[in-house]
Amino acid sequence: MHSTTSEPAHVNEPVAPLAAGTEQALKIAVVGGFGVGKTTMVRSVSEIRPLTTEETMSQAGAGVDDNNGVEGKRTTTVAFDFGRITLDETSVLYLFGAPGQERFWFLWDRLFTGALGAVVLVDTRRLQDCFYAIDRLEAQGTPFVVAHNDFGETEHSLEDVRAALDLDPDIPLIRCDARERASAKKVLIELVHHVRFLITKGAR
Ligand SMILES: Nc1nc2c(ncn2[C@@H]2O[C@H](COP(=O)(O)OP(=O)(O)OP(=O)(O)O)[C@@H](O)[C@H]2O)c(=O)[nH]1
Ligand SMILES: [Mg+2]
Repeated sequence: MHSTTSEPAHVNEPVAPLAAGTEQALKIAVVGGFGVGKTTMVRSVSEIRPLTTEETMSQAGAGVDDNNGVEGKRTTTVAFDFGRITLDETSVLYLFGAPGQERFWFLWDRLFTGALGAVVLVDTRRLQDCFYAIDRLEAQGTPFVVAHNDFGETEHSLEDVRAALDLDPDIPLIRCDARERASAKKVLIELVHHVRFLITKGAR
């Protein structure tokens, strides 16, 4: 297991080990198509140096792994990214970034089991790559929000993205930059608000 990019500054700050009084662990999954920024998001918000399972992409993956649109990508997640955020003295949030390549999608259903909710990351250059994630989350009844990870590629409004995804009006859709801690945090907060909304509505 190894990381290939430099650590966000906050990851090198000393971090207390998991508090002894921790009683509640919540799980959030980060899913979406290949190269959409899932590992980047988990790295941005985690308070610990995230466990990642990046492997260098090799010639063997040519023709199997569709890197159309992300030609500069050199590594890919082969199991999960794992990060942690302490919420308070008793609660901790675990973040699981899924592997994005189609050959690993069978792992996702397991990942959603017991999750508080999920973040679906989308890249508007490859919008279709998130359809499977949305289908599975809907099928499993797992609450989710959709975040457009902005690579600076588009002038599409969020309304356009919502229409293209045929997203239910109740499902939050926001824009983010997965590289920015504050932006990634906002996505997680949006998800928590959404879960709370569903609970109040009696849908959970
Ligand atoms: N410009 C820009 N680049 C980004 C952003 N998010 C991620 N990247 C870059 O996009 C590339 C892919 O990001 P990853 O985080 O590895 O994507 P992933 O979804 O984990 O990829 P897989 O696990 O292989 O599916 C990396 O080189 C990131 O630095 C973003 O918001 N803006
Ligand atoms: Mg990844």
